[in-house]
Amino acid sequence: MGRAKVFYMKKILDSITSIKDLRSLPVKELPALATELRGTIIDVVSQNGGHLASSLGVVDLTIALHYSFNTPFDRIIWDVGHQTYAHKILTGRKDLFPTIRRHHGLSGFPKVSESPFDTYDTGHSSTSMSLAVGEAVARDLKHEKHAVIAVIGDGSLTGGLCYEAMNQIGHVKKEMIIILNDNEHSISPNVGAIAQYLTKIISGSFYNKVRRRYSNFLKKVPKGKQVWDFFKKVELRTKGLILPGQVFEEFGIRYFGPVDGHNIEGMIMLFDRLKKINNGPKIVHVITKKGTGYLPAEKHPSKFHGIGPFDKTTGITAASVKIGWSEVAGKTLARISEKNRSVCAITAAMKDGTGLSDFEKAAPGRFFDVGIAEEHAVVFASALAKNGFRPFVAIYSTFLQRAYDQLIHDVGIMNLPVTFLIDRAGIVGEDGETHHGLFDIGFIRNIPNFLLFSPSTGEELKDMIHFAASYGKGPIAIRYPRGAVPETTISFLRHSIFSPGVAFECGTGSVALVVSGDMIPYAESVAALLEAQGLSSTIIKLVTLKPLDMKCISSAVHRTKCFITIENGYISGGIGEEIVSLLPGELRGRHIFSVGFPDKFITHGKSAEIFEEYGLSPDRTSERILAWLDRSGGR
Ligand SMILES: Cc1ncc(C[n+]2csc(CCOP(=O)(O)OP(=O)(O)O)c2C)c(N)n1
Repeated sequence: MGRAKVFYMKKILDSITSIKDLRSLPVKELPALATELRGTIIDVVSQNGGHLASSLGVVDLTIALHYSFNTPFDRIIWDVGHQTYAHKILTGRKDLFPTIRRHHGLSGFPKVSESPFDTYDTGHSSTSMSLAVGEAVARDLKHEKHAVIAVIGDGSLTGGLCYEAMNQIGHVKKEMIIILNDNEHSISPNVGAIAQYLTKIISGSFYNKVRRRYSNFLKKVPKGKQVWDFFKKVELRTKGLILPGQVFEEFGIRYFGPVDGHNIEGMIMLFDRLKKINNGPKIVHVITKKGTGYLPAEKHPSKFHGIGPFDKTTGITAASVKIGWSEVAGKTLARISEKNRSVCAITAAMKDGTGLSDFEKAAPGRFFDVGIAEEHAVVFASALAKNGFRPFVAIYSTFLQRAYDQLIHDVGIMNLPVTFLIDRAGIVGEDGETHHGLFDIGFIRNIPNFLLFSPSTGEELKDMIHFAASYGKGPIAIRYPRGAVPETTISFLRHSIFSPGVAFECGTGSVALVVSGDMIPYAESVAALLEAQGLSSTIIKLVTLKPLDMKCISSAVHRTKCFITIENGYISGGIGEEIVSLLPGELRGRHIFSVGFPDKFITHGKSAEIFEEYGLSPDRTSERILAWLDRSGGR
């Protein structure tokens, strides 16, 4: 586990080894501490990659929260948790911080197992208010006294779960504070009516106009500055009364703000005051700037939301010459949209990540960013499909988990022609447990009416998207991994028209290696290792995971000595399991085994390190096959 070098002199940060050290600092030193924290975060993220812009934006807020509240007795619940780098450094993990996102290093998200300051394991958005109201109810039932604070971004506030939580928060009226961290961005600029409403509060209000005029006037009169400073202090205490955030007030949550999220002293004053007022749930609307303190991130907050290693001085990332899966999907769909006017594209706040920016340019009227609202994205698509359109919903595998019921109830049952572009399927690497796309095969293969495809080359992905755009008979899911389209030397017969349900075969050996998607190169390596031991293989490439080409599979089971499925997914619920269940009784259990992930949540690190950790390497797989053949007398 390597350590990133830290270049700044960090006088104040060096003196902090526990949260008590932070609280013993004079308030006037806190802005300098914030600068040092930002320096550390920039140093480490420039080497490890990570969620930079969001973390830089909340450094001041993080200091103010830990300074004012008695954490971990008081409980902070971070929504998503991608913004917790300063929180980690201040809560006893400073020395480990350079290991963040590295294999066996600190997680990039809150982890209960890492620290008592991390109240919950998180990674998916919009859960903090539900957790906070649960915490507050539990606290009161147990007659405990701690404060409960949820910190949620304006992007995460577009997730429907928040409104389910607010419905209950306004009902049970428990003591809790919601910090709304408004930087006007989700990953891209935030969209939708909620975002507009928040912007109106900040910029369009009567209050702000009066405030501006008052400030200008005071700048011109003697002693005006002192009066203005005094006004600002009073303002922090009273603005909630003058400018209620009506939507929240209507939900029974008292609104305070907007507050400058980079004024540490102001926030501490406000939090100190709020924690003494026991009058039910409150929301503090804090305004921050994403990327604060690092110019490239301030200028390009979306690019620096989640970023790989970069040059700290220039902000430039290593240029990738390889083409990514998302890019192939987005560009193909954009091309199709120019001729096929029924094609629509839907993203849940991941326009850039899913490659849909090209589609937005090509067909802006048929592009929809619905916010972080995966359930809604799927139901919305079903209505478009019912009305004759061909919606493509591009969602990362892990986030599609949110919309499981909608896949069944709103798409599957009515057999509607919605296509799901399931991005980041399989192991995703450094984002870890909450982000691996390991469940989609298991949950989609069981939904009647769905077809499930798994391309192994960019060309295949294109073929599948073309097929889906003209299919129109029911739902299709296409799963593809994170990263670059792999280079494969193997040549499978390519059908001129993509034909679902047909597997591709290469070789006629006595060992069948059954793979799909990005596992083809893995199978090639296993085949080469077996070849070196005098064993020839057949590689069966499953481009369609549902329906499976059982003719091809059964024939391979018959004629081979060993039949192995290798998956970038869980064994349980995976394709190997499906194959066994579909084989006729006499063939089941015969020389068949599956290679994939065990029944465990899989940690973070580079994908290769994770595969290695779980024994998923071509070396280990070929050893297993040889050992199996030796045991069964098959060699
Ligand atoms: C359910 C779900 N969908 C998508 C994401 C991907 N995602 C991570 S952070 C983020 C934006 C969050 O915006 P906001 O809450 O405003 O936080 P900011 O990064 O702006 O501080 C998104 C879409 C996610 N974590 N969870």
